[in-house]
Amino acid sequence: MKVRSARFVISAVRSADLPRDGRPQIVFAGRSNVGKSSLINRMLGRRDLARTSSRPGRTRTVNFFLIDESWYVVDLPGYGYARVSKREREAWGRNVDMYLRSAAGLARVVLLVDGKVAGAPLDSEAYAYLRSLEFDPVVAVTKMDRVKRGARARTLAEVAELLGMPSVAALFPVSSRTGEGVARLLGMLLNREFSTAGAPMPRT
Ligand SMILES: Nc1nc2c(ncn2[C@@H]2O[C@H](COP(=O)(O)OP(=O)(O)OP(=O)(O)O)[C@@H](O)[C@H]2O)c(=O)[nH]1
Ligand SMILES: [Mg+2]
Repeated sequence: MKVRSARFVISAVRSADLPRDGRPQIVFAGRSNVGKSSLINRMLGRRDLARTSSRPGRTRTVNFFLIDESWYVVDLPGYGYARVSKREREAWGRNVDMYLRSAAGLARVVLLVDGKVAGAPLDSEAYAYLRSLEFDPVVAVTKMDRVKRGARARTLAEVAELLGMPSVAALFPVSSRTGEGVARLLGMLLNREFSTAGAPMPRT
């Protein structure tokens, strides 16, 4: 599957900003610095469509990108960045919650978990929160290029256990640096997304 066009549409901060055209949305959620923006760029084959940064906490708003004029990629601000004020953390929660509640039935959520550290307690909270909103998140384990070959199986087992998932088979190990797993993840997302949302398959 090759993406022909991808363009930034809007940074949403209030519900009036959200697209209301019914197009399916694929949402990337996860801790600050986990690699959301990098994975989006790699999936879409665009070097810097979504802003990436080594400074955590860079993405603050809910950012929409329209792909092939037929579906959206949504880049959520990361959670768990300690060095932001309480007020900012609350604003984060409001933005994300505002968006997710509007997106029920339209969005497929990908939860990213950092493979380099095999996840963190906040990831299991995020997973439970998403499930409480009736999403069934796809879990991608990022930065696999930083995990030694001999530690891969253990890392994936730890992530599955942390989230309370029955099996590692449901995890998608990926690396935005090497491209590992990225095409497989995108293929699965598009198949599931477009078949469940009943929207037409993009002709690519
Ligand atoms: N080694 C390696 N580093 C990565 C990978 N993906 C992202 N990074 C690095 O991790 C850092 C954060 O990446 P971003 O894509 O900006 O992370 P984010 O989740 O969008 O961060 P926020 O917007 O702050 O929530 C950057 O320094 C990236 O270069 C990967 O697959 N492998
Ligand atoms: Mg980002």
